[in-house]
Amino acid sequence: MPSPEVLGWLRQRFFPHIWCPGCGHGIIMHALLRALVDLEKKKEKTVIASGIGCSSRMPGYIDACTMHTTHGRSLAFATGVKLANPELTVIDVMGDGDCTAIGGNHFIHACRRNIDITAVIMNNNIYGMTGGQASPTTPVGAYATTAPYGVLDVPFDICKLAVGAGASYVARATIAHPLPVEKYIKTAISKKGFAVVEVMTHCHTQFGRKNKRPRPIDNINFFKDNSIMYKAATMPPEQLEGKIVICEFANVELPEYVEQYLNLIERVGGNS
Ligand SMILES: Cc1ncc(C[n+]2csc(CCOP(=O)(O)OP(=O)(O)O)c2C)c(N)n1
Ligand code: SF4
Ligand SMILES: [Mg+2]
Repeated sequence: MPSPEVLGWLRQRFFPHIWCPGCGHGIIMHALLRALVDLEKKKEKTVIASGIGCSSRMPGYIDACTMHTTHGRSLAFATGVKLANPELTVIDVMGDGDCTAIGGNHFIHACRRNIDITAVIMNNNIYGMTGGQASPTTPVGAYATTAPYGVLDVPFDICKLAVGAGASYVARATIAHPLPVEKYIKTAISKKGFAVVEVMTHCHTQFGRKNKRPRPIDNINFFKDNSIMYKAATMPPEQLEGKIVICEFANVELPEYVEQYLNLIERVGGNS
């Protein structure tokens, strides 16, 4: 049962939620809310944006300043909010399809800009909401509505993509490891710069049924059996093949975009 503080961040009038019973997205919402409570954030100063997808329904249930925007474009909305009012804590929750397919360009450019936004990516390896089409993170050989004989395309590693594109904080955990999820989200929100937390989750309804993990527990067990938390740094790449590495991949100090932008206005403002 969530704590009274966490319950205070929920719009309980919108329950029951639309998620299938046992969907992993709820575990991520709980971790995010625990992080907000622990950081003593104020609802009126906390903005949570999303695009479209089962994952993107999350802000509707959270009693903060929330924006349910368009598919793949939530980072553009979040960027505008942060630039207009830098004092706000801005969090953008996205699905794997939302973030890396239609929103892929917005994502890599938000990383390179290093704007002070926290991106929480709920990676269930599939387009859940629209019926189980393959996404850019569906593993090779996995079955999807659009891949009845198995996916051919090599998936993105979201964390590698974010590190390569210049994000200042990048971490990954799974819904079977909720404490690291909460810890990484807390660090990400506290970090000045673009901070990415990828959370491996599951869509047992659209992905699991086609890939021998039809029940929520099958997926939780899969994450437990296939994740590596502490030993990854000392293991050779061939032993990490097919494993989910849980760790912080980047935590660096880089110039932050809003600060650069305000400095620019101060520098050239007198000339306009
Ligand atoms: C411009 C546009 N294109 C396509 C869609 C249809 N659509 C809605 S959600 C979605 C995919 C959602 O997948 P993901 O982001 O992984 O979220 P999940 O449902 O898996 O949590 C798509 C293709 C849309 N709403 N808008
Ligand atoms: S369809 Fe999949 S992602 Fe959507 S609520 Fe159901 S289990 Fe979750
Ligand atoms: Mg998805």
